[in-house]
Amino acid sequence: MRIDKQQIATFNEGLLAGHTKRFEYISSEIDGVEQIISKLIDFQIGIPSWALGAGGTRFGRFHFGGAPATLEEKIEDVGLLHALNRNSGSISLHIPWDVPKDYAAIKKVAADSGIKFDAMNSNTFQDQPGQLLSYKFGSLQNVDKAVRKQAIEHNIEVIKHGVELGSKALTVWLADGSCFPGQLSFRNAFNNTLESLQEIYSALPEDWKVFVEYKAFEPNFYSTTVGDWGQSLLYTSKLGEKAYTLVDLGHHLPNANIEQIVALLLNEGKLGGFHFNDSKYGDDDLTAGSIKPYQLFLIFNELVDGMDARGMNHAKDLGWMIDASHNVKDPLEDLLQSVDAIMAAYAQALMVDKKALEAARANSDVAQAQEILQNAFRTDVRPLVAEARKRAGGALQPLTLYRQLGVREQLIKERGVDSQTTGL
Ligand code: LRH
Ligand code: MN
Ligand code: MN
Repeated sequence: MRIDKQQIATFNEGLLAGHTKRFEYISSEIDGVEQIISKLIDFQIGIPSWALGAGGTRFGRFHFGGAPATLEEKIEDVGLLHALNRNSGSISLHIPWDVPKDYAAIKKVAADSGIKFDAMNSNTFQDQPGQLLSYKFGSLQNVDKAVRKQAIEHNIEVIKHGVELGSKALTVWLADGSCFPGQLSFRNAFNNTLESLQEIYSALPEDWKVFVEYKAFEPNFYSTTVGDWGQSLLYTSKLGEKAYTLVDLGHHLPNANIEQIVALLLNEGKLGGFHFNDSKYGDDDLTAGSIKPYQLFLIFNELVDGMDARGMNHAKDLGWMIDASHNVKDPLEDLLQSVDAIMAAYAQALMVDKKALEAARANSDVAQAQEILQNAFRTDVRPLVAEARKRAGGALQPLTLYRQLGVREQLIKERGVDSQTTGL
């Protein structure tokens, strides 16, 4: 299935009158519209390969049909998203779920849809068929050196696949930790993990980064060896300048101030990238912006502010990826919604009146500082985001067009109702 430019143009034509009215209105209300639009056009969000099939909870999985059965089909799905919104220009692969068999062929499928390869993800949180040693009691932290070695070699293997595809980063997320007090020595687990990460780090190509992702709990429920941003920062600081902390929004304890974490990591030059999602309780897979859109905006406000302060390029200098997948929505619709929410939060952050905010802070004018942020957050920026999409060749309303074109029905016809995907 392909979505061609003509289908998008015809669709946009029908919505143009209403859109133009709304866009003109917002253009008259805010400053620097053109600059904001060009930043929105540049901004690309990586789609996780494991979110393209219906997501699983640990209790069950409900299929939608037409799931991508091969890596080529996964890339094609991301190509469909990108054709619709022009902000989903990369895919983040997961090994061993997405082992590329023919690099040239995979690269061609990606290039045909304008898709690049974002960070590669390793997996030492599951045992794979035929695997010699088990990760039941951890991988990089394991008390058994042979298990650690196996996990290190897996990560090096993942880097090799990534090099062939043109990726520039490795994300390491570890399930390592313990379920009960006494099960492990915190210090030994930390030191083993650091030593293992150092070996992986030494296999990184010159122009690569390694992202160390933290998670408060699950699947281990007493301790996690990379459990929070402080621990991740310890590892990445000790590893060196190619190592960065990755923030997955759903990996914090409830009510954590993620925007403050982001600000400080950026300030230290140690923020590497993002896994966007949302969370109400202890989950980490809900659609970005579906529960706490104000938090997402506040995070982007810190990102824009901190990146500008360091002279960073918003689009290029951090890894922007989604890590969300749910099991009651069509996964492609879910991803369109996530991208849209991220773009809206970014647009709102770009329109914050920085000078006024600085002045309010300088005067300790608390109410005014809050007003400034809330004014941006309460502005309906959808016409701005839609205009950016239209100018980049995307649809004014991606989700509506997705449905009108019957994309899911078409994928079911092509791949079958029972097609199985690899992943979580
Ligand atoms: C588990 C997880 C983690 C990883 C992904 C592959 O929590 O969601 O966030 O990035 O699996
Ligand atoms: Mn993640
Ligand atoms: Mn997660």
